[in-house]
Amino acid sequence: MKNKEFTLILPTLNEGKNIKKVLDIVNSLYPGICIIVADDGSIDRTQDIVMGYKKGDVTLLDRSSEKQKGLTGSVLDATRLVSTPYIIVMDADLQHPPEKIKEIAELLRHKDIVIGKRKRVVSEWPLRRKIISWGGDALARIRLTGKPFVCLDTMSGFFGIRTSIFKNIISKHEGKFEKKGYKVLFEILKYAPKDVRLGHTNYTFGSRKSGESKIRGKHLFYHLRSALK
Ligand SMILES: Nc1nc2c(ncn2[C@@H]2O[C@H](COP(=O)(O)OP(=O)(O)OP(=O)(O)O)[C@@H](O)[C@H]2O)c(=O)[nH]1
Ligand SMILES: [Mg+2]
Repeated sequence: MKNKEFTLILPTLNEGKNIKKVLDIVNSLYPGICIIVADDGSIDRTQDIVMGYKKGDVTLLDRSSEKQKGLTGSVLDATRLVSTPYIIVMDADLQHPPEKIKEIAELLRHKDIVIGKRKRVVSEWPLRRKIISWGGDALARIRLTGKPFVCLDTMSGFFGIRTSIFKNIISKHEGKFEKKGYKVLFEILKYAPKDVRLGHTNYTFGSRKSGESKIRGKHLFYHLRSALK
């Protein structure tokens, strides 16, 4: 597939220590790819770095004045700006290997959603983080019971999707989305059409390169609320 057919959405909140490196790697691996950095009002240099970035096709979506902040809402808003046939969503802290974008892109030729399945969590997570992840996965599996597809990593933040499918889901179900939440893939799967074709690719979930995790206990609450919708 051609790089021009893809938009990479990078949700960011205070990723000033990582964002330049991510943009450099992605632009050198996939020249011509569109990138949207969906920033929720970072108070570090994230926005300055993106605005001053001269290589490639990079757009800053500044959500500083947005009342309802959140990772899921940021990805949704970025999706509205997309004009390419395919979207890839990736974290901006280098925990998701940009080398895998190519594989996701290839699989999207015959699939509608391609999920990066975490093969191994190499970072040393604190107990709180493990509870959020295990609890979140259990809730998501229960909520998705009965769906005619099987997702092997409901909590993944690394995935690709056909833009038309994503926009269609947004137009029909946006009101039910948990926009403050962390798990946009789970929102998509809840409302995906029955005949959606899922693909998977394994990747090693690395440790955060720099900066701090933004995930908090409140995100488990948002996730619980989302699972009940
Ligand atoms: N726009 C936006 N981006 C966010 C928000 N919270 C986190 N992010 C970004 O979403 C991505 C995932 O957040 P992380 O804090 O790395 O979450 P995580 O990978 O589950 O946690 P760690 O393993 O500890 O890094 C990163 O690129 C963050 O900068 C938010 O509220 N809004
Ligand atoms: Mg992270």
